[in-house]
Amino acid sequence: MKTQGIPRLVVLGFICVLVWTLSGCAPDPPGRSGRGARGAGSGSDVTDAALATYVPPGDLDEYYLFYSGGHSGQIFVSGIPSMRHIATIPVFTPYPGTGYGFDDETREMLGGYTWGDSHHPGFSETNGEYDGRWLFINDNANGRMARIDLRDFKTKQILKIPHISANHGSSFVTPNSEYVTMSTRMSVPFPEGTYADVTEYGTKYKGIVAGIAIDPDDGNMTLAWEILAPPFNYDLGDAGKGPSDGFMFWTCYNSEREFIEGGKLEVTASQKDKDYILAIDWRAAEKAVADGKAKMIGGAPVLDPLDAPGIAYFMPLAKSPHGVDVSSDGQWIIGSGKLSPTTTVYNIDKIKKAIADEDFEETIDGIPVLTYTSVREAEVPVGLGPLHTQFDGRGYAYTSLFVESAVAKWKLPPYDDPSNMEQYVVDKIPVAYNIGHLVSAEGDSMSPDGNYLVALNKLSKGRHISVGPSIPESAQLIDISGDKMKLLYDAFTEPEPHYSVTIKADKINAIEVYPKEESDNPNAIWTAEEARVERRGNTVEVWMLAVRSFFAPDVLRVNKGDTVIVHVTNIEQTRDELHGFAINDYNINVVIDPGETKTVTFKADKSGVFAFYCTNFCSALHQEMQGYFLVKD
Ligand code: RUQ
Ligand code: CUA
Repeated sequence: MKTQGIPRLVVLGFICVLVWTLSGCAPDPPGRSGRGARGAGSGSDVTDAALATYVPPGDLDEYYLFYSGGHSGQIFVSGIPSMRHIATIPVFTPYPGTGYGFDDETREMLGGYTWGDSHHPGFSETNGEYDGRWLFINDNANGRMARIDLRDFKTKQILKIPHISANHGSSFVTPNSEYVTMSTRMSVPFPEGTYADVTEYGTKYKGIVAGIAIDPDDGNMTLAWEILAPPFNYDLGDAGKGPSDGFMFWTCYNSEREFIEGGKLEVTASQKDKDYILAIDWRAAEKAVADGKAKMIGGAPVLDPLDAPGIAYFMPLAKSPHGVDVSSDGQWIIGSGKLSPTTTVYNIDKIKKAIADEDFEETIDGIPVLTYTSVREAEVPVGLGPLHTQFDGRGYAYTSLFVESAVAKWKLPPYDDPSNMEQYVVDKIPVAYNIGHLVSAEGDSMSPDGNYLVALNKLSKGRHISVGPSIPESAQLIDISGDKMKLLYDAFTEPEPHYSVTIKADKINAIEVYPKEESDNPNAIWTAEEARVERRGNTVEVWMLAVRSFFAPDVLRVNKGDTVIVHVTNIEQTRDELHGFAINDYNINVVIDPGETKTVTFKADKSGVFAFYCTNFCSALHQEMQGYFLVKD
């Protein structure tokens, strides 16, 4: 924790009083049972927990926590250890709070969609470490990938690619940000737009996995390759690193490759004993594209493993798998099957050897299946319903157990006594309730910090004051610095985080204003003299300036039916001096940060007189920051 101002002793003294109050020496405040305040069921010492999470006024958190927002389409930002919500970054859904989706640029980026389903955020990396430049996030609903610039916490690009149906196994970034990945969760007929009945599922439907290349200078994303895969459901993934660098891994279920109408996929997809992990050698895929082995289909370079051997392999895994995670050192690939009480550890050396030896069980649609017993290192009896695994950088892994509502801590290989694997599961902590993902501090990097773990619970029954049937999502902060895990804090968010990622606060260097010198917007104006209105036929174009506490011009006169283009520049160069530009009854609400220029184009389709005003509080005279939009019939 960085202390700013308040002397540490005063703070500790205050916490002691607070803790003493909460721990029962004083009566509980009215209306509270006191049960929650004591951290019922946590098994943690409440004093320690309070000291570990209390960030006094003026102090700053140690880490950023970026939660995916699920079907809200957004990203939520909190701090660790306070778990306080700090910001919302709109990605796939308009957000009037920052004017996102109202100006021309962001509206165009949204591409006509008003929502997305954001699941797995992933940081850009340099040499396997988070570099604090960009954050990527997938849209599970509409085959898209977004890039957020961590310099200003804004979504800068949304890329839609063809053929991917339900992009769930995403966004996993390779160690030097060569690629961020996408994959098909719900196979559909290939190519996109083809009609074929579900009775032809096994033959006409296809899965796709894709590599999106990231420009190392500006982060711009372009589709590099797609690989055809059998119609399984490609679920979660992870990128290799260190010895496994060059591989991408995805779990897949429904290797039965059928969709039986009325047959309930939950039943039909669990018939076989084993499903698979798909391993892609992305350097081989790159080479196959360079060698001309890809076919351009619907604008995508598509590789078929039948024509490009050596790009894809399957590894058998306990049935209906969900998570696959590569250990921090890149040696172990950990796959977890929801219906098996064990997690399977694969050894990358054995995988490479099986590939070199062509040690295959069979081949599916041109993709060899590596012999299970040749690539497996161990099966670890972690507990019921294992989903996802994180690491502490000290040789331990942490696996979420959905059915047990717990986190298991277990030792990574090597094992001196494989006849008794139970001994390597060294600790377990209950969580409330039904955990999905979990994330440790810098947990996907090559050097996790090993201090904090956040359990992302799927359900949050009753550990908060009631807000009706649509209850918040819950997360719990756990201390993993010692031998035993300790529960520290319950936190709540809006629907619906799936995964989240954490990064040291000092790795992010966000700007506070857009420097005037850097403005390259041709429509920016910096003086009231440049403010003007120009008419060309039925188009009225306005260059407007916003500054405390007026707009120039502040009266806009147009005719009904005109196309109106307004460029607004906020010329402030002071932190937190944002201005808004909203026109009443025209559904327009643009928010302009200091030094920013935004453009909004619309049709003046209603006649009358409409006030426009600044929506973002900017000064004592904020209320006076207004003007009129006059539309003559
Ligand atoms: S999934 S609860 Cu969308 Cu990441 Cu595993
Ligand atoms: Cu400008 Cu309020």
